[in-house]
Amino acid sequence: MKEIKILLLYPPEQSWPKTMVKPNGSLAYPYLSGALKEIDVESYVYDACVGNDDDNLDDIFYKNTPLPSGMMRTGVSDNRILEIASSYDAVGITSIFSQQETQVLHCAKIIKKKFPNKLLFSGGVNAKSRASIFFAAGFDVIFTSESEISIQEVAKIMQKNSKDFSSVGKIYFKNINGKIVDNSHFGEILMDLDKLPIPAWEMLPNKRYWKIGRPHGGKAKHGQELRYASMMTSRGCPFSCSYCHIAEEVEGSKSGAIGKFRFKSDERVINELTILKKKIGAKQVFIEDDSIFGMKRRAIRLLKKIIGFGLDLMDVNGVNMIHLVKKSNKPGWMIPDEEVIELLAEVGFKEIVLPFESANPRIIKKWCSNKLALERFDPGELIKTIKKYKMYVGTNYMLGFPDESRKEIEETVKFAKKMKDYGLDHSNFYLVMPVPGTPMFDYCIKNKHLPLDYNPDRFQWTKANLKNTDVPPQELEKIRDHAWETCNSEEFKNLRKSWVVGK
Ligand code: B12
Ligand code: SF4
Repeated sequence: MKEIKILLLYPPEQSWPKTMVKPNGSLAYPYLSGALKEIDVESYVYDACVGNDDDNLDDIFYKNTPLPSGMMRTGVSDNRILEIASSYDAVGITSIFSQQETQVLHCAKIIKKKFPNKLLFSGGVNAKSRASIFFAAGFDVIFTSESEISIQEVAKIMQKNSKDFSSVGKIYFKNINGKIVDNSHFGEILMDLDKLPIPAWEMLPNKRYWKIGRPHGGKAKHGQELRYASMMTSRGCPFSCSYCHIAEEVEGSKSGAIGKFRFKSDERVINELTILKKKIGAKQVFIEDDSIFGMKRRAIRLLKKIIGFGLDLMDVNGVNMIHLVKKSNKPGWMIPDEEVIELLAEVGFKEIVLPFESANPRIIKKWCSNKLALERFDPGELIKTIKKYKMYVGTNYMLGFPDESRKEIEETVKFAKKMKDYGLDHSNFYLVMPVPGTPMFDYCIKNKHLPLDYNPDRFQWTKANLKNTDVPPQELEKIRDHAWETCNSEEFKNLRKSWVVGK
Protein backbone atom coordinates (compact mmCIF):
# COMPACT_ATOMS: atom_id res chain seq x y z
CA MET A 1 0.00 0.00 0.00
CA LYS A 2 1.38 3.40 -0.99
CA GLU A 3 1.63 5.98 1.77
CA ILE A 4 -0.14 9.14 0.65
CA LYS A 5 -0.39 12.69 1.96
CA ILE A 6 -3.18 15.10 1.07
CA LEU A 7 -3.10 18.89 1.19
CA LEU A 8 -6.37 20.74 1.76
CA LEU A 9 -5.84 24.27 0.52
CA TYR A 10 -7.97 27.36 1.10
CA PRO A 11 -6.87 29.68 -1.73
CA PRO A 12 -5.95 33.34 -1.18
CA GLU A 13 -9.03 35.56 -0.90
CA GLN A 14 -9.99 38.13 -3.50
CA SER A 15 -12.08 41.17 -2.65
CA TRP A 16 -13.22 44.30 -4.43
CA PRO A 17 -11.61 47.48 -3.08
CA LYS A 18 -13.57 48.91 -0.13
CA THR A 19 -15.17 45.53 0.65
CA MET A 20 -14.43 43.28 3.62
CA VAL A 21 -11.94 40.47 3.63
CA LYS A 22 -11.98 37.62 6.12
CA PRO A 23 -10.46 34.16 6.01
CA ASN A 24 -12.54 31.23 4.75
CA GLY A 25 -12.11 28.72 7.61
CA SER A 26 -15.41 27.00 6.82
CA LEU A 27 -16.15 23.51 8.10
CA ALA A 28 -15.42 21.47 4.95
CA TYR A 29 -11.77 20.87 5.84
CA PRO A 30 -12.23 19.98 9.50
CA TYR A 31 -14.75 17.35 8.34
CA LEU A 32 -12.64 16.09 5.41
CA SER A 33 -9.46 16.04 7.43
CA GLY A 34 -11.38 14.17 10.14
CA ALA A 35 -12.57 11.65 7.53
CA LEU A 36 -9.01 11.07 6.29
CA LYS A 37 -7.77 10.68 9.85
CA GLU A 38 -10.34 7.90 10.37
CA ILE A 39 -8.58 5.84 7.66
CA ASP A 40 -5.09 6.87 8.79
CA VAL A 41 -4.37 9.09 5.81
CA GLU A 42 -2.25 12.12 6.60
CA SER A 43 -3.67 15.49 5.62
CA TYR A 44 -2.69 19.09 6.22
CA VAL A 45 -4.84 22.20 6.00
CA TYR A 46 -3.12 25.28 4.63
CA ASP A 47 -5.05 28.54 4.46
CA ALA A 48 -3.23 30.61 1.82
CA CYS A 49 -5.09 33.71 3.01
CA VAL A 50 -3.42 33.71 6.44
CA GLY A 51 -0.52 31.24 6.05
CA ASN A 52 1.01 29.16 8.84
CA ASP A 53 3.60 29.75 11.57
CA ASP A 54 6.31 30.17 8.93
CA ASP A 55 4.48 33.08 7.32
CA ASN A 56 4.42 36.61 8.65
CA LEU A 57 0.79 37.57 9.11
CA ASP A 58 1.50 41.29 8.73
CA ASP A 59 3.08 40.75 5.34
CA ILE A 60 0.40 38.52 3.94
CA PHE A 61 -2.92 39.45 5.48
CA TYR A 62 -2.63 43.20 5.83
CA LYS A 63 -0.87 43.83 2.51
CA ASN A 64 -2.64 43.09 -0.72
CA THR A 65 -1.84 42.65 -4.37
CA PRO A 66 -4.01 44.16 -7.11
CA LEU A 67 -5.39 41.62 -9.58
CA PRO A 68 -6.05 42.23 -13.32
CA SER A 69 -9.80 42.19 -12.54
CA GLY A 70 -9.43 45.23 -10.28
CA MET A 71 -9.90 43.06 -7.19
CA MET A 72 -7.33 42.75 -4.41
CA ARG A 73 -5.68 39.47 -3.50
CA THR A 74 -5.02 38.73 0.18
CA GLY A 75 -2.66 35.91 1.06
CA VAL A 76 0.67 34.27 0.40
CA SER A 77 2.53 34.31 -2.92
CA ASP A 78 2.18 31.71 -5.68
CA ASN A 79 5.67 30.47 -4.90
CA ARG A 80 4.73 29.85 -1.29
CA ILE A 81 1.65 27.88 -2.39
CA LEU A 82 3.83 25.77 -4.69
CA GLU A 83 6.37 25.23 -1.92
CA ILE A 84 3.64 23.94 0.40
CA ALA A 85 2.03 21.80 -2.33
CA SER A 86 5.36 20.18 -3.27
CA SER A 87 5.24 17.76 -0.30
CA TYR A 88 1.82 16.25 -1.06
CA ASP A 89 0.48 13.59 -3.44
CA ALA A 90 -2.86 15.30 -3.90
CA VAL A 91 -4.20 18.81 -3.41
CA GLY A 92 -7.83 19.61 -2.67
CA ILE A 93 -9.10 23.17 -3.12
CA THR A 94 -12.53 24.03 -1.78
CA SER A 95 -14.92 26.12 -3.87
CA ILE A 96 -18.06 26.97 -1.93
CA PHE A 97 -17.96 30.68 -2.78
CA SER A 98 -18.56 31.58 -6.43
CA GLN A 99 -16.97 34.98 -5.94
CA GLN A 100 -13.70 33.26 -4.97
CA GLU A 101 -13.65 30.99 -8.02
CA THR A 102 -10.92 32.89 -9.87
CA GLN A 103 -8.46 32.24 -7.03
CA VAL A 104 -9.38 28.54 -6.91
CA LEU A 105 -8.78 28.19 -10.66
CA HIS A 106 -5.56 30.17 -10.44
CA CYS A 107 -4.17 27.88 -7.71
CA ALA A 108 -5.18 24.81 -9.71
CA LYS A 109 -3.44 26.10 -12.83
CA ILE A 110 -0.14 26.92 -11.14
CA ILE A 111 -0.06 23.65 -9.20
CA LYS A 112 -0.92 21.53 -12.26
CA LYS A 113 1.71 23.31 -14.33
CA LYS A 114 4.47 22.78 -11.79
CA PHE A 115 3.36 19.30 -10.61
CA PRO A 116 1.44 17.63 -13.46
CA ASN A 117 1.35 14.29 -11.64
CA LYS A 118 -0.28 15.46 -8.45
CA LEU A 119 -3.96 14.69 -8.19
CA LEU A 120 -6.02 17.88 -8.02
CA PHE A 121 -9.54 17.86 -6.69
CA SER A 122 -12.23 20.26 -5.67
CA GLY A 123 -15.67 20.26 -4.07
CA GLY A 124 -18.35 22.58 -2.78
CA VAL A 125 -21.43 24.00 -4.43
CA ASN A 126 -19.52 26.23 -6.85
CA ALA A 127 -17.14 23.50 -8.03
CA LYS A 128 -20.04 21.14 -8.61
CA SER A 129 -21.98 23.73 -10.61
CA ARG A 130 -19.03 24.84 -12.77
CA ALA A 131 -17.32 21.50 -13.30
CA SER A 132 -16.34 21.97 -16.96
CA ILE A 133 -14.47 25.19 -16.13
CA PHE A 134 -12.76 23.41 -13.24
CA PHE A 135 -11.63 20.49 -15.39
CA ALA A 136 -10.29 22.94 -17.99
CA ALA A 137 -8.18 24.56 -15.23
CA GLY A 138 -6.51 21.23 -14.46
CA PHE A 139 -8.68 19.55 -11.82
CA ASP A 140 -8.88 15.76 -12.03
CA VAL A 141 -11.81 15.10 -9.68
CA ILE A 142 -14.80 17.23 -8.67
CA PHE A 143 -16.84 16.10 -5.69
CA THR A 144 -20.54 16.79 -6.21
CA SER A 145 -21.88 16.53 -2.68
CA GLU A 146 -20.96 16.17 0.97
CA SER A 147 -17.70 14.29 0.61
CA GLU A 148 -16.70 12.60 3.86
CA ILE A 149 -17.31 9.16 2.36
CA SER A 150 -16.11 9.79 -1.19
CA ILE A 151 -12.82 11.40 -0.10
CA GLN A 152 -12.02 8.24 1.87
CA GLU A 153 -12.77 6.14 -1.22
CA VAL A 154 -10.57 8.33 -3.44
CA ALA A 155 -7.74 8.15 -0.88
CA LYS A 156 -7.98 4.36 -0.71
CA ILE A 157 -7.66 4.11 -4.50
CA MET A 158 -4.63 6.41 -4.39
CA GLN A 159 -3.11 4.11 -1.78
CA LYS A 160 -3.32 1.37 -4.42
CA ASN A 161 -1.37 3.67 -6.71
CA SER A 162 -4.33 3.90 -9.06
CA LYS A 163 -6.27 6.77 -10.60
CA ASP A 164 -9.26 4.68 -11.60
CA PHE A 165 -12.06 6.29 -9.61
CA SER A 166 -14.89 4.60 -11.50
CA SER A 167 -16.16 2.93 -8.32
CA VAL A 168 -16.47 6.20 -6.37
CA GLY A 169 -19.90 7.81 -6.23
CA LYS A 170 -20.84 11.53 -6.03
CA ILE A 171 -17.87 12.67 -8.10
CA TYR A 172 -17.00 13.67 -11.66
CA PHE A 173 -13.54 12.57 -12.71
CA LYS A 174 -11.19 12.67 -15.67
CA ASN A 175 -10.35 9.08 -16.67
CA ILE A 176 -6.99 7.99 -18.10
CA ASN A 177 -8.18 8.90 -21.60
CA GLY A 178 -9.01 12.42 -20.47
CA LYS A 179 -12.77 11.77 -20.68
CA ILE A 180 -14.98 13.26 -17.96
CA VAL A 181 -17.00 10.55 -16.19
CA ASP A 182 -20.14 11.48 -14.24
CA ASN A 183 -20.57 9.34 -11.12
CA SER A 184 -22.91 11.75 -9.39
CA HIS A 185 -25.87 9.37 -9.77
CA PHE A 186 -24.60 6.96 -7.12
CA GLY A 187 -22.79 7.15 -3.79
CA GLU A 188 -23.92 7.41 -0.21
CA ILE A 189 -25.10 10.53 1.64
CA LEU A 190 -25.04 10.22 5.41
CA MET A 191 -28.51 10.47 6.89
CA ASP A 192 -27.32 9.63 10.39
CA LEU A 193 -25.02 12.55 11.18
CA ASP A 194 -23.51 10.75 14.17
CA LYS A 195 -21.62 8.74 11.56
CA LEU A 196 -19.77 11.85 10.40
CA PRO A 197 -16.17 12.05 11.54
CA ILE A 198 -15.47 14.37 14.45
CA PRO A 199 -14.29 17.56 12.71
CA ALA A 200 -10.52 18.06 13.04
CA TRP A 201 -10.80 21.73 14.14
CA GLU A 202 -7.20 21.56 15.34
CA MET A 203 -6.10 21.49 11.68
CA LEU A 204 -7.29 25.08 11.17
CA PRO A 205 -4.93 27.98 11.89
CA ASN A 206 -7.21 28.99 14.77
CA LYS A 207 -4.71 31.22 16.54
CA ARG A 208 -4.22 33.22 13.36
CA TYR A 209 -7.98 33.52 12.88
CA TRP A 210 -8.36 34.70 16.48
CA LYS A 211 -5.58 37.24 16.09
CA ILE A 212 -7.15 38.66 12.95
CA GLY A 213 -10.49 38.69 14.79
CA ARG A 214 -12.89 38.84 11.86
CA PRO A 215 -15.40 36.14 12.66
CA HIS A 216 -18.62 35.34 10.89
CA GLY A 217 -20.84 37.66 12.88
CA GLY A 218 -21.20 41.34 13.66
CA LYS A 219 -20.81 41.41 17.42
CA ALA A 220 -17.01 41.43 17.71
CA LYS A 221 -15.74 44.70 19.10
CA HIS A 222 -12.29 46.26 18.78
CA GLY A 223 -9.95 44.66 21.30
CA GLN A 224 -12.45 41.98 22.37
CA GLU A 225 -10.79 38.62 23.07
CA LEU A 226 -11.90 36.25 20.36
CA ARG A 227 -11.38 32.50 20.45
CA TYR A 228 -14.05 31.37 18.07
CA ALA A 229 -14.91 28.21 16.17
CA SER A 230 -17.79 26.96 14.04
CA MET A 231 -19.90 23.87 14.39
CA MET A 232 -23.03 22.30 12.96
CA THR A 233 -25.58 20.33 14.96
CA SER A 234 -27.59 19.51 11.83
CA ARG A 235 -27.46 19.71 8.05
CA GLY A 236 -30.27 20.48 5.61
CA CYS A 237 -33.44 22.51 5.97
CA PRO A 238 -37.20 22.00 5.66
CA PHE A 239 -37.51 25.16 3.52
CA SER A 240 -36.41 25.67 -0.05
CA CYS A 241 -35.58 29.28 -0.86
CA SER A 242 -34.87 30.07 -4.50
CA TYR A 243 -31.40 31.49 -3.71
CA CYS A 244 -30.21 28.57 -1.61
CA HIS A 245 -27.70 25.93 -2.67
CA ILE A 246 -29.65 23.05 -1.10
CA ALA A 247 -33.12 24.13 -2.25
CA GLU A 248 -33.37 21.48 -4.94
CA GLU A 249 -31.06 18.84 -3.49
CA VAL A 250 -33.32 15.82 -3.23
CA GLU A 251 -32.97 12.11 -3.93
CA GLY A 252 -31.72 11.76 -7.50
CA SER A 253 -30.15 15.24 -7.83
CA LYS A 254 -26.40 15.68 -8.50
CA SER A 255 -25.74 16.09 -4.79
CA GLY A 256 -28.46 13.75 -3.55
CA ALA A 257 -30.79 14.47 -0.66
CA ILE A 258 -28.52 16.90 1.22
CA GLY A 259 -31.40 19.37 1.42
CA LYS A 260 -33.20 17.00 3.78
CA PHE A 261 -33.07 18.04 7.42
CA ARG A 262 -30.76 15.65 9.33
CA PHE A 263 -29.36 16.06 12.80
CA LYS A 264 -26.76 14.82 15.28
CA SER A 265 -27.80 13.21 18.55
CA ASP A 266 -27.72 15.38 21.69
CA GLU A 267 -24.79 13.32 23.00
CA ARG A 268 -22.79 13.90 19.84
CA VAL A 269 -23.41 17.66 19.98
CA ILE A 270 -22.34 17.76 23.62
CA ASN A 271 -19.21 15.79 22.73
CA GLU A 272 -18.32 18.28 19.98
CA LEU A 273 -18.94 21.27 22.25
CA THR A 274 -16.70 19.69 24.87
CA ILE A 275 -13.92 19.23 22.30
CA LEU A 276 -14.29 22.83 21.18
CA LYS A 277 -14.12 24.11 24.72
CA LYS A 278 -11.46 21.85 26.21
CA LYS A 279 -9.21 20.85 23.28
CA ILE A 280 -9.55 23.82 20.93
CA GLY A 281 -9.93 26.41 23.67
CA ALA A 282 -12.88 28.11 21.99
CA LYS A 283 -14.93 30.66 23.89
CA GLN A 284 -17.38 31.61 21.15
CA VAL A 285 -19.09 29.04 18.93
CA PHE A 286 -20.85 29.97 15.71
CA ILE A 287 -23.66 27.55 15.03
CA GLU A 288 -23.61 27.18 11.25
CA ASP A 289 -26.65 24.93 10.85
CA ASP A 290 -28.77 25.63 7.80
CA SER A 291 -31.78 25.48 10.10
CA ILE A 292 -31.05 24.79 13.76
CA PHE A 293 -34.78 24.75 14.53
CA GLY A 294 -35.54 22.50 11.55
CA MET A 295 -37.21 20.24 14.10
CA LYS A 296 -38.26 22.59 16.88
CA ARG A 297 -38.88 19.98 19.58
CA ARG A 298 -35.44 18.45 19.04
CA ALA A 299 -33.77 21.87 19.18
CA ILE A 300 -35.50 22.72 22.46
CA ARG A 301 -34.54 19.35 23.97
CA LEU A 302 -30.93 19.81 22.86
CA LEU A 303 -30.71 23.39 24.10
CA LYS A 304 -32.02 22.43 27.52
CA LYS A 305 -29.21 19.90 27.81
CA ILE A 306 -26.49 22.45 27.11
CA ILE A 307 -27.55 25.08 29.62
CA GLY A 308 -24.55 26.11 31.70
CA PHE A 309 -21.99 24.88 29.19
CA GLY A 310 -20.06 28.12 29.42
CA LEU A 311 -19.67 28.95 25.76
CA ASP A 312 -21.03 32.02 23.98
CA LEU A 313 -23.19 30.76 21.13
CA MET A 314 -24.04 32.68 17.99
CA ASP A 315 -26.40 32.01 15.10
CA VAL A 316 -25.65 34.61 12.52
CA ASN A 317 -26.89 32.73 9.46
CA GLY A 318 -30.34 33.71 10.56
CA VAL A 319 -32.78 31.83 12.72
CA ASN A 320 -35.91 31.38 10.67
CA MET A 321 -38.39 33.57 12.52
CA ILE A 322 -41.21 31.05 12.23
CA HIS A 323 -39.41 29.16 15.02
CA LEU A 324 -39.25 32.16 17.33
CA VAL A 325 -43.00 32.74 17.32
CA LYS A 326 -46.00 30.66 18.29
CA LYS A 327 -49.73 30.58 17.61
CA SER A 328 -51.93 33.04 19.51
CA ASN A 329 -55.64 33.16 20.32
CA LYS A 330 -56.20 35.23 17.19
CA PRO A 331 -56.49 32.84 14.20
CA GLY A 332 -53.47 33.08 11.87
CA TRP A 333 -51.64 35.57 14.14
CA MET A 334 -48.31 34.62 15.73
CA ILE A 335 -46.72 36.05 18.88
CA PRO A 336 -43.11 35.80 20.17
CA ASP A 337 -42.39 32.40 21.69
CA GLU A 338 -40.87 33.78 24.86
CA GLU A 339 -40.15 30.35 26.29
CA VAL A 340 -37.83 29.55 23.35
CA ILE A 341 -36.24 33.00 23.37
CA GLU A 342 -35.57 32.79 27.11
CA LEU A 343 -34.11 29.32 26.62
CA LEU A 344 -31.74 30.60 23.92
CA ALA A 345 -30.50 33.28 26.30
CA GLU A 346 -30.12 30.81 29.15
CA VAL A 347 -28.10 28.41 26.99
CA GLY A 348 -25.63 31.15 26.15
CA PHE A 349 -26.82 32.60 22.84
CA LYS A 350 -25.38 36.08 22.63
CA GLU A 351 -26.19 36.93 19.05
CA ILE A 352 -29.08 36.12 16.74
CA VAL A 353 -29.75 37.33 13.25
CA LEU A 354 -33.30 37.65 11.98
CA PRO A 355 -33.51 37.05 8.22
CA PHE A 356 -36.46 39.29 7.33
CA GLU A 357 -35.23 39.28 3.70
CA SER A 358 -38.09 41.46 2.45
CA ALA A 359 -40.96 43.51 3.82
CA ASN A 360 -43.11 42.46 0.91
CA PRO A 361 -45.28 39.32 1.26
CA ARG A 362 -45.28 38.75 -2.50
CA ILE A 363 -41.48 38.52 -2.53
CA ILE A 364 -41.46 36.27 0.54
CA LYS A 365 -43.97 33.95 -1.12
CA LYS A 366 -42.35 33.83 -4.53
CA TRP A 367 -38.63 33.76 -3.70
CA CYS A 368 -38.19 32.95 -0.03
CA SER A 369 -40.25 29.74 0.25
CA ASN A 370 -43.02 31.63 2.02
CA LYS A 371 -41.05 31.99 5.25
CA LEU A 372 -42.77 34.02 7.93
CA ALA A 373 -44.47 36.92 6.17
CA LEU A 374 -44.88 40.21 7.98
CA GLU A 375 -48.66 40.08 7.73
CA ARG A 376 -48.68 37.25 10.30
CA PHE A 377 -46.80 38.71 13.28
CA ASP A 378 -45.49 41.93 14.82
CA PRO A 379 -41.75 42.09 14.01
CA GLY A 380 -41.11 44.94 16.44
CA GLU A 381 -42.57 42.87 19.25
CA LEU A 382 -40.26 39.97 18.33
CA ILE A 383 -37.17 42.20 18.36
CA LYS A 384 -38.17 43.75 21.69
CA THR A 385 -38.70 40.32 23.24
CA ILE A 386 -35.25 39.12 22.14
CA LYS A 387 -33.62 42.34 23.35
CA LYS A 388 -35.34 41.86 26.72
CA TYR A 389 -33.04 38.84 27.16
CA LYS A 390 -29.99 40.95 26.34
CA MET A 391 -29.12 39.21 23.11
CA TYR A 392 -27.51 41.09 20.24
CA VAL A 393 -29.95 41.22 17.32
CA GLY A 394 -29.01 41.78 13.70
CA THR A 395 -31.24 41.63 10.65
CA ASN A 396 -30.70 40.63 7.05
CA TYR A 397 -32.50 42.06 4.05
CA MET A 398 -32.23 41.21 0.38
CA LEU A 399 -32.76 43.90 -2.23
CA GLY A 400 -33.21 43.57 -6.00
CA PHE A 401 -35.03 40.30 -6.65
CA PRO A 402 -35.31 39.72 -10.42
CA ASP A 403 -38.93 40.95 -10.66
CA GLU A 404 -38.90 43.31 -7.67
CA SER A 405 -40.46 46.68 -8.32
CA ARG A 406 -39.00 49.98 -7.14
CA LYS A 407 -41.93 50.33 -4.76
CA GLU A 408 -41.24 46.93 -3.21
CA ILE A 409 -37.54 47.73 -2.71
CA GLU A 410 -38.44 51.04 -1.09
CA GLU A 411 -40.92 49.26 1.18
CA THR A 412 -38.16 46.99 2.53
CA VAL A 413 -35.80 49.91 3.17
CA LYS A 414 -38.57 51.85 4.90
CA PHE A 415 -39.38 48.81 7.03
CA ALA A 416 -35.71 48.37 7.98
CA LYS A 417 -35.54 51.98 9.14
CA LYS A 418 -38.64 51.45 11.26
CA MET A 419 -37.21 48.29 12.84
CA LYS A 420 -34.18 50.25 13.99
CA ASP A 421 -36.36 51.91 16.59
CA TYR A 422 -36.94 48.60 18.38
CA GLY A 423 -33.32 48.37 19.52
CA LEU A 424 -31.73 46.46 16.67
CA ASP A 425 -27.95 46.21 16.77
CA HIS A 426 -27.37 46.07 13.04
CA SER A 427 -29.10 45.75 9.68
CA ASN A 428 -27.39 44.15 6.72
CA PHE A 429 -28.55 44.63 3.16
CA TYR A 430 -27.54 42.12 0.49
CA LEU A 431 -28.13 42.70 -3.18
CA VAL A 432 -29.73 39.59 -4.63
CA MET A 433 -26.97 37.43 -6.06
CA PRO A 434 -28.16 34.39 -8.00
CA VAL A 435 -25.20 32.02 -7.73
CA PRO A 436 -24.73 28.80 -9.73
CA GLY A 437 -26.35 25.81 -8.08
CA THR A 438 -29.50 27.66 -7.03
CA PRO A 439 -32.98 27.70 -8.62
CA MET A 440 -32.81 31.50 -8.86
CA PHE A 441 -29.65 31.25 -10.95
CA ASP A 442 -31.43 28.98 -13.46
CA TYR A 443 -34.38 31.39 -13.53
CA CYS A 444 -32.10 34.36 -14.21
CA ILE A 445 -30.25 32.63 -17.01
CA LYS A 446 -33.53 31.47 -18.58
CA ASN A 447 -35.15 34.89 -18.31
CA LYS A 448 -32.03 36.77 -19.47
CA HIS A 449 -31.44 38.58 -16.18
CA LEU A 450 -27.91 37.15 -16.31
CA PRO A 451 -25.88 36.72 -19.51
CA LEU A 452 -24.39 33.28 -20.23
CA ASP A 453 -20.91 34.77 -19.86
CA TYR A 454 -21.64 36.25 -16.40
CA ASN A 455 -18.61 37.13 -14.33
CA PRO A 456 -18.39 35.18 -11.02
CA ASP A 457 -15.97 37.79 -9.60
CA ARG A 458 -18.96 40.10 -9.40
CA PHE A 459 -21.04 37.82 -7.16
CA GLN A 460 -20.54 40.13 -4.23
CA TRP A 461 -23.43 41.40 -2.17
CA THR A 462 -22.79 45.09 -2.83
CA LYS A 463 -22.69 44.56 -6.61
CA ALA A 464 -25.84 44.57 -8.74
CA ASN A 465 -25.51 42.11 -11.59
CA LEU A 466 -29.02 41.55 -12.88
CA LYS A 467 -30.26 42.91 -16.19
CA ASN A 468 -33.81 43.83 -17.22
CA THR A 469 -34.83 44.88 -13.74
CA ASP A 470 -37.15 47.67 -12.62
CA VAL A 471 -34.35 49.53 -10.83
CA PRO A 472 -31.14 49.82 -12.91
CA PRO A 473 -28.00 48.22 -11.34
CA GLN A 474 -26.09 51.39 -10.46
CA GLU A 475 -29.10 52.92 -8.77
CA LEU A 476 -29.75 49.71 -6.85
CA GLU A 477 -26.19 49.75 -5.51
CA LYS A 478 -26.72 53.32 -4.33
CA ILE A 479 -30.00 52.40 -2.61
CA ARG A 480 -28.24 49.53 -0.81
CA ASP A 481 -25.27 51.61 0.29
CA HIS A 482 -27.55 54.37 1.53
CA ALA A 483 -29.78 51.92 3.42
CA TRP A 484 -26.73 50.38 5.15
CA GLU A 485 -25.30 53.78 6.04
CA THR A 486 -28.55 55.10 7.47
CA CYS A 487 -29.68 51.96 9.35
CA ASN A 488 -26.46 51.23 11.26
CA SER A 489 -24.65 52.80 14.18
CA GLU A 490 -21.30 54.53 13.71
CA GLU A 491 -19.71 51.86 15.93
CA PHE A 492 -20.93 49.00 13.76
CA LYS A 493 -20.04 50.78 10.53
CA ASN A 494 -16.55 51.63 11.75
CA LEU A 495 -15.91 48.04 12.78
CA ARG A 496 -17.00 46.73 9.40
CA LYS A 497 -14.99 49.39 7.61
CA SER A 498 -11.91 48.32 9.58
CA TRP A 499 -12.31 44.84 8.04
CA VAL A 500 -12.02 46.26 4.54
CA VAL A 501 -9.30 44.77 2.33
CA GLY A 502 -5.90 46.37 2.94
CA LYS A 503 -6.57 47.38 6.58
C1 B12 B 1 -20.12 29.71 7.50
C2 B12 B 1 -20.39 30.31 6.15
C3 B12 B 1 -19.68 31.46 5.81
C4 B12 B 1 -18.54 32.02 6.65
C5 B12 B 1 -17.31 31.06 6.55
C6 B12 B 1 -16.34 31.24 7.71
C7 B12 B 1 -16.73 30.41 8.87
N1 B12 B 1 -16.65 30.98 10.04
O1 B12 B 1 -17.10 29.25 8.76
C8 B12 B 1 -18.26 33.41 6.00
C9 B12 B 1 -18.68 34.53 6.91
C10 B12 B 1 -16.82 33.70 5.58
C11 B12 B 1 -19.18 33.37 4.78
C12 B12 B 1 -19.20 34.40 3.89
C13 B12 B 1 -19.97 34.40 2.75
N2 B12 B 1 -20.89 33.48 2.40
CO1 B12 B 1 -21.19 31.83 3.36
N3 B12 B 1 -21.67 30.24 4.15
C14 B12 B 1 -21.33 29.70 5.27
C15 B12 B 1 -22.16 28.43 5.49
C16 B12 B 1 -23.36 28.80 6.35
C17 B12 B 1 -21.47 27.25 6.13
C18 B12 B 1 -20.16 26.80 5.45
C19 B12 B 1 -19.78 25.49 6.07
O2 B12 B 1 -18.94 25.46 6.96
N4 B12 B 1 -20.46 24.40 5.64
C20 B12 B 1 -20.31 23.07 6.21
C21 B12 B 1 -19.46 22.18 5.31
C22 B12 B 1 -19.28 20.84 5.96
O3 B12 B 1 -20.19 22.03 4.11
P1 B12 B 1 -19.53 22.42 2.70
O4 B12 B 1 -18.72 23.62 2.82
O5 B12 B 1 -20.56 22.37 1.66
O6 B12 B 1 -18.50 21.19 2.48
C23 B12 B 1 -18.87 19.88 2.10
C24 B12 B 1 -19.03 19.66 0.59
O7 B12 B 1 -19.44 20.79 -0.13
C25 B12 B 1 -17.72 19.15 0.12
N5 B12 B 1 -16.60 20.07 -0.11
C26 B12 B 1 -16.49 21.39 0.11
N6 B12 B 1 -15.26 21.82 -0.19
C27 B12 B 1 -14.56 20.76 -0.59
C28 B12 B 1 -13.24 20.65 -1.00
C29 B12 B 1 -12.75 19.41 -1.35
C30 B12 B 1 -11.32 19.30 -1.73
C31 B12 B 1 -13.60 18.27 -1.33
C32 B12 B 1 -13.09 16.94 -1.68
C33 B12 B 1 -14.93 18.39 -0.94
C34 B12 B 1 -15.40 19.63 -0.56
O8 B12 B 1 -17.36 18.32 1.24
C35 B12 B 1 -17.67 19.03 2.45
C36 B12 B 1 -17.89 18.05 3.56
O9 B12 B 1 -19.06 17.30 3.33
C37 B12 B 1 -22.57 28.09 4.02
C38 B12 B 1 -23.86 27.29 3.89
C39 B12 B 1 -23.59 25.81 4.08
N7 B12 B 1 -24.49 25.14 4.70
O10 B12 B 1 -22.57 25.25 3.67
C40 B12 B 1 -22.67 29.48 3.41
C41 B12 B 1 -22.37 29.68 1.93
C42 B12 B 1 -21.15 28.89 1.57
N8 B12 B 1 -22.08 31.13 1.87
C43 B12 B 1 -22.55 31.72 0.83
C44 B12 B 1 -22.41 33.10 0.54
C45 B12 B 1 -23.21 33.62 -0.63
C46 B12 B 1 -21.58 33.91 1.31
C47 B12 B 1 -21.24 35.39 1.12
C48 B12 B 1 -21.25 35.90 -0.29
C49 B12 B 1 -22.06 36.28 2.04
C50 B12 B 1 -23.49 36.27 1.89
N9 B12 B 1 -24.08 37.11 1.08
O11 B12 B 1 -24.16 35.49 2.56
C51 B12 B 1 -19.85 35.49 1.76
C52 B12 B 1 -18.72 35.23 0.73
C53 B12 B 1 -17.39 35.06 1.40
C54 B12 B 1 -16.21 35.08 0.48
N10 B12 B 1 -15.06 34.76 1.00
O12 B12 B 1 -16.25 35.39 -0.67
C55 B12 B 1 -23.23 30.74 -0.10
C56 B12 B 1 -22.29 30.44 -1.26
C57 B12 B 1 -23.01 30.23 -2.57
C58 B12 B 1 -22.07 30.45 -3.73
N11 B12 B 1 -22.23 29.61 -4.74
O13 B12 B 1 -21.26 31.33 -3.75
C59 B12 B 1 -23.52 29.53 0.87
C60 B12 B 1 -23.54 28.18 0.18
C61 B12 B 1 -24.89 29.82 1.55
C62 B12 B 1 -26.06 29.78 0.61
N12 B12 B 1 -26.91 28.79 0.69
O14 B12 B 1 -26.26 30.62 -0.21
N13 B12 B 1 -19.93 32.23 4.72
S1 SF4 C 1 -34.21 28.83 5.11
FE1 SF4 C 1 -31.98 29.13 4.74
S2 SF4 C 1 -31.10 27.06 4.59
FE2 SF4 C 1 -33.34 26.87 4.42
S3 SF4 C 1 -33.73 26.85 2.21
FE3 SF4 C 1 -33.96 28.97 2.90
S4 SF4 C 1 -31.88 29.86 2.64
FE4 SF4 C 1 -31.65 27.62 2.52
